[in-house]
Amino acid sequence: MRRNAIVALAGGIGAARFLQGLVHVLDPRQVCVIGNTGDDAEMHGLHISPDLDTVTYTLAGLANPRTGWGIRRDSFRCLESLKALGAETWFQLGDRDLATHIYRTERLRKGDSLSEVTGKIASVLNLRSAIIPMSDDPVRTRIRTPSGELEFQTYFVKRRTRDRVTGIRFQGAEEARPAPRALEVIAKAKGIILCPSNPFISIGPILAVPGIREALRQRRDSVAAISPIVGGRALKGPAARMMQSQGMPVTPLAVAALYADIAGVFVIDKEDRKHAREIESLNMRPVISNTIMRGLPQKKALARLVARELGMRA
Ligand code: FO1
Repeated sequence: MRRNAIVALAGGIGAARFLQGLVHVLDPRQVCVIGNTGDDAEMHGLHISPDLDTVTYTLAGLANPRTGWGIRRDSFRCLESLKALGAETWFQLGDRDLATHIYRTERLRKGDSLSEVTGKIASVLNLRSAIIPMSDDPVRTRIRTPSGELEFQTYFVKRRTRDRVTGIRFQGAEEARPAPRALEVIAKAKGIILCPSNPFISIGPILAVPGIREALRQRRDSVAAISPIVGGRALKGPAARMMQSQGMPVTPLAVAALYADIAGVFVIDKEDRKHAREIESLNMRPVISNTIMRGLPQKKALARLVARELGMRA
């Protein structure tokens, strides 16, 4: 890892948007991403790592700008043929994207680790930032709902997050080990960022891998979290509804409380400045910014601010 590196804990689309800004304001080689693999899934016999791929494709400039996931201008001919054969095709896998999953699956079957495969995919796509999975061991997010426990992508894509969430568990997390370099990069980083991702299903699984939360706690003063909640709404996805169903107020303060033991800095949107005092009472330093990233200028501005808060020259 480079000296003066920034480590970012990341989910999928929301994190990728922020990271796009970060690699513009820092040398991309200074950026190391630890990605969520809790929403990995098996589809058509292939190992899919949606969040790792979303971050990789975005930083490679390949992501589909309309959806945020998948590859831009991809075709879906393989999926059409699968549909004709009667296979389930609710999870959209493009032809070029499928090459990633075929390659990953084959190497994992041969005994290579997810870290190795992720690194290879990133290097073939000329990424200069490092991307490492939270763990090479399988961890699977399971969503408890009134109609039973659902595999993550069934809840998220097939059922469009419409079920009420009564619980979340990370199957396999207790036995999982952090990926080989994860604890080292956290210990050596100049600063660590918790991206504006869903705290329950994107950052939650990463923190559930034994050792990672403790490693962050040791670096608390150098950890900045960015609120994914702005003005009572989630920047993306079902975070707000998940908070409501757990009886939590939908405020950045409630998210800050989830991170109070591991982050010394908490970035909130201008719209939420009224919560700054309460965030201070959690012994966190509130930083007020525009956190809604519509285009590259806003992504860069937010990234620059957070990097500077962590003592980086950005
Ligand atoms: N998200 C969807 O909403 N619908 C899809 O069909 C879909 C397919 C897909 C394929 C590959 C991939 O890497 C991601 C994909 N995603 C899709 C995104 C993904 O399900 C979620 O955004 C993440 O798991 C949550 O971060």
